[in-house]
Amino acid sequence: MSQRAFPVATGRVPPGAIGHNRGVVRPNYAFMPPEGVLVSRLPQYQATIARILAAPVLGAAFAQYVLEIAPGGGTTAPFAEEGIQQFFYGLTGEATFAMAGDAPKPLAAGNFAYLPPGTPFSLRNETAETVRVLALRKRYERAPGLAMPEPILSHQDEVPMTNHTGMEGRGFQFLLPYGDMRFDFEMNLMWFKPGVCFPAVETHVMEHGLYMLEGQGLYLLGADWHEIWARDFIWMGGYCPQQFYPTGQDDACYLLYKNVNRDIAL
Ligand code: UGY
Ligand code: MN
Repeated sequence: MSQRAFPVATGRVPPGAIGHNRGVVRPNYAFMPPEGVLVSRLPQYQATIARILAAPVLGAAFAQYVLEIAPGGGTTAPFAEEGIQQFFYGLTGEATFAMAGDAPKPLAAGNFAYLPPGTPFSLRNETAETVRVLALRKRYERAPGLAMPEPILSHQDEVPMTNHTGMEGRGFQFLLPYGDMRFDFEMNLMWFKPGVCFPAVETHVMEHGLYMLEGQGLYLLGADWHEIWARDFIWMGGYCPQQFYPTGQDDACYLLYKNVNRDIAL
């Protein structure tokens, strides 16, 4: 048996590290608590950790990330990808965001940006604190006769709270223009009073990327319930049975990706 000298370190693994895991990956859904999502680095960003939450290897038709941008970090140069849309949502701290050659603007908690395919952007951290930004990339699905959407940079406080369901205790903020057929996905803030669930278990063709922002609850995926709280992520593939039952005393809110407005490719 050989003995090697390892670097001195004092950290210890927490109790439960061997077998305790809230995470589940199934063929058409995944539940991911943040502690298990390891670090990736991407060539277009420096001093930036990417936690990749959804990717085609999981079954998703889009990619979703939490970017942790260290002071001085971010895009190394204006970045664009042919055919790919980008969406950003500020979680914590204040990034500096510039798109399509515009003057840089703050992207703080609650700010969001939508970039149509091929639009160059830069995302940088010019503060002394780490900045966390939720990011999403999706290949644009063109529809005959429809123009490309325009870029958007806004804040959730500029978006009205609506409720088309008529059910008490529900609130919706559609961050991208609702019903605008140029867009092939929605990013919706879904608000719930404690105890208010959907009127029925949903089973639909659209897929979801769900990032929990506030509150807590129980999430039904397929046939199993999962306890969920802030910073947890869920991917739901098409036709994954789903229901949310908010628990606790506070309002719950998650940011929900949903592919919409396009016919089925046959
Ligand atoms: O609009 C939706 O599909 C939404 N109600 N689904 C969800 O929150 N899981
Ligand atoms: Mn749904």
